[in-house]
Amino acid sequence: MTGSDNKDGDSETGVVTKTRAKTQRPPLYKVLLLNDDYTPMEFVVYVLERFFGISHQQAVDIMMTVHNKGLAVVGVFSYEIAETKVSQVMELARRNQHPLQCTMEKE
Ligand code: TYC
Repeated sequence: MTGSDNKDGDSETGVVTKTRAKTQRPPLYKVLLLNDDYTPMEFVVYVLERFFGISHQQAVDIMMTVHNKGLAVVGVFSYEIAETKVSQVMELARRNQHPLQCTMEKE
């Protein structure tokens, strides 16, 4: 009998493991738009078109979802992009004296 014989059955079994470097993805953030009773619908549609680069129809759809459900995710971005979008929306709403609220949340 040689060393490669396996009569006792314990030399050729085992779990094969592979190690793989984990790729680190940056965390993503949802930008949320919240409903209120005062901000005009056209203003919300304008904000969505201007800052989120979406079509008029998509902007109307998202605005109506917020109006009917209370909030909606407008998009998902890296931290810095999400923060910029929130600031842009909040600043334009403030300048126009609308109570529109926009926030971000880690995905
Ligand atoms: N509810 C508002 C109205 O009836 C419209 C609105 C939609 C306001 C979306 C905010 O994020 C919002 N004028």
